[in-house]
Amino acid sequence: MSKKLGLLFAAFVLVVSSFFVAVNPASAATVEVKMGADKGNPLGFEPKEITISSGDTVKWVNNKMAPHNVVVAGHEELSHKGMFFKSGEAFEATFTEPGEYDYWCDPHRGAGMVGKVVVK
Ligand SMILES: [Cu+2]
Repeated sequence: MSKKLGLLFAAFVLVVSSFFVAVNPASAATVEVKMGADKGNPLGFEPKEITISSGDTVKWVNNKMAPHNVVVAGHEELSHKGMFFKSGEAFEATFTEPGEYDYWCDPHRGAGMVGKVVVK
């Protein structure tokens, strides 16, 4: 193979491999959950229960009735124990293991601020 052809081939391989790299992460979704619901109980998560695929990310966005936090039962690494005070503050966690994850907001747990993430 000539040097020129070799370079062309290397460029082709790069283009093809970057295509495959770009396709995979695009299939993972980010699902938003409001902390402080607009509908129903304002001291709640909206939606209260979501179903996602493993590898997807949940993004909790501070909406109203702050402060809030997110404590996922038995999963320190998926929790954000610090309080969110400002509207628009957000926290993301990526769920890689299928299962059911119950979570709550510490100051409002008694008021029913609980939620669930189902990972398929
Ligand atoms: Cu709360």
